[in-house]
Amino acid sequence: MKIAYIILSFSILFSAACAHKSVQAKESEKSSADVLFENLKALVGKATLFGHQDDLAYGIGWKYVEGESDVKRTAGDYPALFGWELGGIELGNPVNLDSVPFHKMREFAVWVHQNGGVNTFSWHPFSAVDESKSSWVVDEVVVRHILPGGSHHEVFIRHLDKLVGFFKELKTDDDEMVPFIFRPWHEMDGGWFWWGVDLTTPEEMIALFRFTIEYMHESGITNFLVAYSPDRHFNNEAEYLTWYPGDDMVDVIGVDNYYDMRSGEQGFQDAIRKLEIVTRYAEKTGKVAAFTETGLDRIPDANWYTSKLGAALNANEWTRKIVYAMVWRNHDLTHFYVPYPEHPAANDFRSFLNQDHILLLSDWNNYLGNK
Ligand code: BMA
Repeated sequence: MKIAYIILSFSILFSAACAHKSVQAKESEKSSADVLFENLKALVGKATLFGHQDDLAYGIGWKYVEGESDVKRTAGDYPALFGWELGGIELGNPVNLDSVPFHKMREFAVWVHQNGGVNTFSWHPFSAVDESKSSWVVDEVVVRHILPGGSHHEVFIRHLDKLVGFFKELKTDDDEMVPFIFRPWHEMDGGWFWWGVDLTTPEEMIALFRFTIEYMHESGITNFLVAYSPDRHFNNEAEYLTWYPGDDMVDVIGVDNYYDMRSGEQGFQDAIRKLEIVTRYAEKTGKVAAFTETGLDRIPDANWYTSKLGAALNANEWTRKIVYAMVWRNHDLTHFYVPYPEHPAANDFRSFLNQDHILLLSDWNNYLGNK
């Protein structure tokens, strides 16, 4: 393990494509993304950060109320990790595809960083082949046409430039760049996105993933970690790695999984097995593993948080190595993942979060020794 890590570090030194390329740098040269990676690494096997998508932006019955959070309303503290979505930035829209203004998102992400939390960004872009088509329109091949040499590569470059523009402005008033985890092209093993398995070969996905990250680096965005997160369609490490862009490119070994987590005992066992596959791979490569998306929409099972999510994370020594688990957004009463205070799952949610090894924002700050 140590030797593998040294070899890895060696390759990092000679690779311009690594997201946290100065991990082995001297203390004074560390970027805040390096520090973020080290902090996450120090959690492995000890604790798991709880995360929530769009947590500060809106929740059940409120929108853009300063200081609000459904996690805080129900459990008394903010999540330790905050997910944000960039879909729509590529078109130059002022708001994302869920109506979150990008200027608010930037403010939230800065607040998160200044308060010791972790930011992660997903991106569900519109198609560069037909900009009227969202990520979920799967009626034509896109990836092949946006890669270098493809008919719509130049349009895709314009999309990436918009993305880069957002990240360039992700800084504090003192011009400190906010570190973040970027999680592009996720769930590529499913058939529901235009970059999904039915319309894209593994080679094309790998090329797209690598191109995206390299383009960001070349554009001066370097202060971030990269997450790879397929959905649940794999049964072993080799299958998991089908679309993997490479150890030089990825920091967070992730998995999204809603389906297994709502599919009875067999699904639950499958979810555990998949978490084991990601943590084993992360350990082998010196990276960190994460449950990058999960949840139970509307939480009809009032014990889901302890009996499914908590039980899966605590199933064995391998699943305990997951460093964060993030649930999706609280859009409204028809689509939410964190129980509001009067919801039947609220008590169970608090029990899940009250466990010593599940960290909310102040737990995480205490863990890091932050004041
Ligand atoms: C999906 C749903 C959609 C949303 C999209 C991107 O899972 O929540 O309503 O637009 O994510 O955030």
